[in-house]
Amino acid sequence: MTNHPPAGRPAASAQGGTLITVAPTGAESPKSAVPALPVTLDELVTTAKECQAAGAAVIHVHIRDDQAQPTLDLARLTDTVAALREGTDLIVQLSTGGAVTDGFTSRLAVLDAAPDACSLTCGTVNFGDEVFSNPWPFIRDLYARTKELGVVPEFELFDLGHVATLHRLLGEFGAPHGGHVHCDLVMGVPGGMPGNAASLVQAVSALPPEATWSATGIGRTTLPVMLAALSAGGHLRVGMEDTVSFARGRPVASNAELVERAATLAGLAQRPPMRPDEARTFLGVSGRR
Ligand code: KMH
Ligand code: ZN
Repeated sequence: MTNHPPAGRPAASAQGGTLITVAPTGAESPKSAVPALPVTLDELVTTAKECQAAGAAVIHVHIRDDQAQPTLDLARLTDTVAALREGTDLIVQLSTGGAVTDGFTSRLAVLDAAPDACSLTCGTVNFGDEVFSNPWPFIRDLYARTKELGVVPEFELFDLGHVATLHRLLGEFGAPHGGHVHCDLVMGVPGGMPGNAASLVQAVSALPPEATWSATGIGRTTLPVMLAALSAGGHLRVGMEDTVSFARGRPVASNAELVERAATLAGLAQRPPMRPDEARTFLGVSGRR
């Protein structure tokens, strides 16, 4: 593995650092409405480098086509994985959620791009006026494929029912590739669990005891969820997939400023950001293939 700047970032503290994931693009925001959104491969790699320097260890990736529309094109995904590996040390986590319009076959095929990790949502959820569909047979097949291909899943939980499905998945099929269960609470989606401290505590208390977790709050729930996650010993996901406002009336200028804010808060909590190599050990992500 190459060591990209900042090679000098100190190791996270002994009591456990904070894993910071950046989700820079998503599938929902149009480039026309959010000009700072990274949509080309060059923009994505530049963003990824900036975010690594600011404290991120994982990048959650959705890609766009030449018209800046979301796509799951396999050749593009494969090129994206290669470019992010070439340009950064970040753990590359491809989205298998895609856009609400993507079918199950193409969402399963994402794993053929050979990422380090992938998202794996543990249930269907209303998603604004749309439905993000994740029926049990798809969850099961996707989980089986992660094991076959040696991809480390991150379990995305939008609602308490998804936690129940996570228990079922682990009970029927055992631990994931890498042996470690890491979840991401996605909070504040219109149709999912609310983005507040009470919901976070409830969801965390229902997780398998061996699990670690991150949390992200969509839109205006970003800050309450981040602060609640840090106080409860969790990890953080931030990025323009989840919020395009830095503060009321102030659009996000770059993903890096969201990572910087998260890293500052993590430092204040005495749990500074994990480096990518520490995050690989923590998540059970083995050497690059
Ligand atoms: N774009 C959402 C419909 C994931 O990346 O795995 C689904 C999503 C979850 O973003
Ligand atoms: Zn996503």
